[in-house]
Formats: sequence, structure tokens, C-alpha cells
Amino acid sequence: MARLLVKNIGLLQTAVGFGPAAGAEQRNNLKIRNCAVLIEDGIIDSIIPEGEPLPECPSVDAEGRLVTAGLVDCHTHLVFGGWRQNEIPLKLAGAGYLDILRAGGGILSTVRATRAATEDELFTRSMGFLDEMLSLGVTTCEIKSGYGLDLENELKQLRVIGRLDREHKMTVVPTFMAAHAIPPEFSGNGDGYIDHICSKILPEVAEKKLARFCDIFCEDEVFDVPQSRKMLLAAKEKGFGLKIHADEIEEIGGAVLAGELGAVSAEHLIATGEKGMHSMAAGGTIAALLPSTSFYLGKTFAPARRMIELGIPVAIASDFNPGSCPSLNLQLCMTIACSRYRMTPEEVLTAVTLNAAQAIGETKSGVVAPGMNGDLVIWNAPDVETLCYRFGSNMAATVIKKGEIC
Ligand code: IZC
Ligand code: ZN
Repeated sequence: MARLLVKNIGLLQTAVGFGPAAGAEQRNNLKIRNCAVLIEDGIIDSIIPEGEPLPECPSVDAEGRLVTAGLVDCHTHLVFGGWRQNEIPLKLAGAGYLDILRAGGGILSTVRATRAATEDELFTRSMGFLDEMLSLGVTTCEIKSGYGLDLENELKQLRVIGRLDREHKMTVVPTFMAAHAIPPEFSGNGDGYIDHICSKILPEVAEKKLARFCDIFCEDEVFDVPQSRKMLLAAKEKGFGLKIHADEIEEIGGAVLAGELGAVSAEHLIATGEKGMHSMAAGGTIAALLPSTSFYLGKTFAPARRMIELGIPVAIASDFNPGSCPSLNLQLCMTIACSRYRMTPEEVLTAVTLNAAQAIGETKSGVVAPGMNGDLVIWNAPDVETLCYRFGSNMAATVIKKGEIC
């Protein structure tokens, strides 16, 4: 039996519960001082309180510092070709995200670069990104397709995502997102492309079991609410969990639809108003908020406090992608969530662990408790407040994935 003892923990802090934490539960953290955690065969066996005997086995010394569950990044577009730094002058000249997309740039320029890349090229580059994320304390992440936008290239991206899960220490959850933009082949014909996804691409992805969730960019000039409803209902029929990029730029009804369909999560929600939030609360939809994207796009920030007040579970993710958020640093998101969403450090911890894990169906991750995955981070910090405060530095000292030191 493989065992690892994490000893001399100054403070163990974890979200609690086995479902999404909402309202006051979001700030309910368990804090245990001076303890140890024993991991057996990759699973947490026990939390050993101060004064109790410690087992004889391989160990790592936390040196009195903070230990939390490994972070979970529940929203990324990590597999892509190229970058988009060339958009900076356009943005400085006043072009918005949708202006650049309309001119054939934005997502469509990443589609061209991703189609041109080989499967091995995408894989090797993405392994490097995952290494960097792991070193920043992330032990589980989600990755969306959506830079292929045709059968061949969507399958290529999803195969890369599957291979990353098998070959990297990171747990990787795949989401199918062919409905990310209208490809040049269907220019001006969004309805035709949605039909094509439903009849040709979705059935193949389902049959090959290449994704667990299905997502759509429900946005002004991209896919409207009727198109989103149609595609998501087709995906539900095939057994996918549902996600919606809703109200990132304009409030066109994506959050209302998310609640109505009982989507697992709605993402972004920068422009969401009361109606959308009430619908999500009624539908049990998790809000996956992406603070680095608001920061990078120079937008306002999602109404996180109001969401918590209404009982919507809030998760926080990086949104790592080459356009609206070229940063994969989830620690940075924690700081921005604290300072701009006005979330407390306890609420933020729940948002990047338990609620993020729940948003991607990883119900054995995000909490430190017996029976949960042995994914832990020893931080160069005494408490979670310090993580939310020291932005710009990597505060992760040692990352442990399924009981192995990475
Ligand atoms: O490549 O621009 N918002 N999709 C929806 C993105 C941002 C990613 C991108
Ligand atoms: Zn996104």
C-alpha cells in the first residue's frame, strides 16, 4: 500500500460538504490547527489531530504552513494553436472583443492556427501548460474544445484532451464546445451550423465518449437563445452535462436559459441581471465566474455578492485562452475575486475547490476529508488570506496529486 503522511500542518483549511456550497455555506470552511493528513493509495485516509500518534511511513513536512485541497480550474480553453498578442494594438485603438471576431480575428484566428497544428504539436504544448498549472497548485481542470469547429478538428482537439488526462498527473475533464463561433464554412448561417453540430459532430463525440459536458457561447452576434436551447437539448439527450457561456459581453438571456435547462453551470455572467440570477438559483445552476477575464477585457465584474445572497453556488476559474484571458494563474483569480467581487477568503477557497469540482462533476475532489482524492497543496503562507493578498507570486510550495509529490 502506498502511503504519504503530510505532517506539521500549521493550518488545514477546507470547504465542507458533498454538494455545491451556496449562500452562507459558501464561507463555511473547516479550519484545523496543528494536524497531519494521511493519504493511502491516492485517497485521504484520515486527518490526524495534534497529540495523536503518527504512522511510520514516507512523509512530507509542511513546516507549520497552510495546507488546502488542490485547486480546481473548472473553465479553460487550454488546447489551442498560436497566440493573439497581435490584437493588442487593435484593442488600444478601441476595438472590442466582438469587433475583432466580426473582422475574422479573435476566436477565428485561433481556429486557423489550431486546424493547422498537428495532434502531437497541440499535445506537447498543452502538457507544458498543465505543468505550469500544477506548479501553481491546480490538480484538476476542465478543458473545452471549440477551436476546431468542424468534425475532424473538434475530434482532434478532444483526443488531445483525453490524452492529456491519461498522460499528465492533472485530472482533466473534457467539454465539447463546437458551438464556440460560426466557422467560415457556415458564415452568416448560424442555424445551419447548429444543425450540423446536432446531426454530425455531437453524435460522434457522444459515441466515442470524448466529452462529459457540452457548452455553447450564447452571445450577441454568436449564438442566440433559441439556437442555444436547441443544441443543449440535443446534448442533454445524448447524456452530456450542460454548460453555457452566458452574458459575457451582452445580456441576451443565457443565464435565464441555464436555469431553465437545469444546466450544471453558467460561465462568465459579467452582464447578468436579476432575472438571470433568479433563474439560476431556481435551476440549481453553479455560477462559474472568471475574474481575470473581466480584468483583461477591462470589463465590469460579475455580481458575485448578489449571487451568493440569492443562494447561487459560486465557482471561480481562470478561463485560460489566447484571446480574453491569456493567464492560467488561478491564484491571481483568487486575489481579483477578493478585491473586485468582494468575496471573503473563505468564500474564495470554496469557489476554487469544492464548487469548482462540483461544476465539472469531480465529486471526490475539492475537499479535504477521508475518502476524498489525496490532492493537497502546501502553501508558502500561513493562511488563505495571504494567498488572496500576495498576488503575482506563486505561493504554492509543494503540490501533491493522488498521494504523490509532484
Ligand atoms: O478564444 O476568445 N469568450 N470564448 C468566449 C473565448 C472568450 C475564448 C477566445
Ligand atoms: Zn470560456
